[in-house]
Amino acid sequence: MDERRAVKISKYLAKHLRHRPERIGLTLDAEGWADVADLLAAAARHSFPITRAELEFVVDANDKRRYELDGDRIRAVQGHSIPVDLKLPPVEPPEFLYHGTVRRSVPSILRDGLLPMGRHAVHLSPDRETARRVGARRGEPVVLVVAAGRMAAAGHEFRVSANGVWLAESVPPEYLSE
Ligand code: HQG
Repeated sequence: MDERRAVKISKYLAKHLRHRPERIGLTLDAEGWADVADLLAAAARHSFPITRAELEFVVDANDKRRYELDGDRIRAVQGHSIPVDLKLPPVEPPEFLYHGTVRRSVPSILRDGLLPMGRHAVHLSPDRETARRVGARRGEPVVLVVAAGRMAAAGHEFRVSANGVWLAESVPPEYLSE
């Protein structure tokens, strides 16, 4: 499959498995799973036919492994704005995690902390380079350091998605530095 088609399908999946399933009449269960046959039928009904083989290719080849196929069901592994409970267990974080953002957001982040904004959780990266790439989606990136070990010691919980994104409910400013 050519790269453009794969990206188009991945974006279509992100839209409907993370944000707006109702747009195509799709229902997700409480843990974010959709029935694959329902998804393919819904996409076809809404003028975006995808084959099962294409779906499998996109799930496997996806640069960030954003989707998880489990037999007849599929879900996004992180990034939702609709309420889902991914049922991820809390895990001990490394001493430091990183958050990529842009300069204009830094003053309010350092004042209010990192907030989930439109999503369910704050997304953190295990290394600076990944965080830099996340920030670069919006402009010249700035990487903030999160004292995750100290946060965990103070009772904050961390989870890690199937594709290695670290998730926290928020990050208070005292755990952030540039
Ligand atoms: C910022 C992509 C002002 C935060 C990426 C970010 C990631 C604040 C934006 C995933 C703030 C939220 C998530 C505060 C946070 N004041 N700005 N107090 N607290 N922000 O897109 O982390 O391709 O919801 O810095 O790779 O950028 O979708 O989060 O700039 O893993 O799989 O508010 O999305 O993955 O933006 O990205 P987002 P994010 P996918």
